[in-house]
Amino acid sequence: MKKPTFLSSRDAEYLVKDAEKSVNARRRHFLKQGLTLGGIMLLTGCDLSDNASVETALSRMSRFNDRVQGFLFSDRHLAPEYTESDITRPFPFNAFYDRDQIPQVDGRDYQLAIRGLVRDTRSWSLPELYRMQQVNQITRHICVEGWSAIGRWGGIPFRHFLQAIGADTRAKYISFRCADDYYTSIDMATALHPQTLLALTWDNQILPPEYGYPMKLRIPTKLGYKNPKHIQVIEITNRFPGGYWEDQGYNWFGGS
Ligand SMILES: Nc1nc2c(c(=O)[nH]1)N[C@H]1C(S)=C(S)[C@@H](COP(=O)(O)O)O[C@H]1N2
Ligand SMILES: [Mo]
Repeated sequence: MKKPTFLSSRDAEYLVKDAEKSVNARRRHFLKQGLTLGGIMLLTGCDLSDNASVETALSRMSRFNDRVQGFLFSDRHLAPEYTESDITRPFPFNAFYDRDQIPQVDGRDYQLAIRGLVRDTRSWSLPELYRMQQVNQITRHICVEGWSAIGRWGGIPFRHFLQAIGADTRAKYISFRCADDYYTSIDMATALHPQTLLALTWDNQILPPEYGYPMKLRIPTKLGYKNPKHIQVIEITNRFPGGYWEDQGYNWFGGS
């Protein structure tokens, strides 16, 4: 994956107008609050009081691929689901490193740590997680690097897991820390979305190492980088947690 490049220096108002011209109708609908300076500040988390921040903000917005946005921001609230014969084989592997560096997590002493605004911060072993009620879904994974693939994931609806730990659902963010030093975070609405899954299987087998053993968060309404693999720590928090790619300029929202 490449790091984002930043735009050249220009006047704030002019850049905003320019950006506005390049957005498609659907995205304009999403941004119907307007591509105002205030809106951009909210969307990107950038303070627009100086030119450098304006460039960063617009660069973050330009990370959006309009076609992908059109797909993710479908009028239906749910991401499309597919059938067995649609599954992409072989399913692609992607990470910020090569295959030979895939973390080898030992499931026997694995513990999922829970932190932050929850009633119960006790850790979870894999057998405990496997005993919770599981569902299956076949959905499309979209990576900003320009590929997409359909796969089948099974696991615990994340909202059920949040219930089980007594998460404060008024909190703003859920952050994820992974065995490979990757990290990302999502908003509470996405965490509670019915298709967001704490995935323990891929294609009806225990999640293979390359796809995130022992567990990943599968969010079909979000781009690939918002789907953390090899999760070790889940934290419920009101402090904005950012993410590995997000902190380098990728859009934090990254989906619908
Ligand atoms: N822990 C971890 N999770 C991660 C990544 C990573 O490098 N490490 N890469 C992200 C990106 S950019 C993509 S596209 C998907 C790739 O998932 P896959 O290997 O199952 O296709 O994982 C996401 N989650
Ligand atoms: Mo990705």
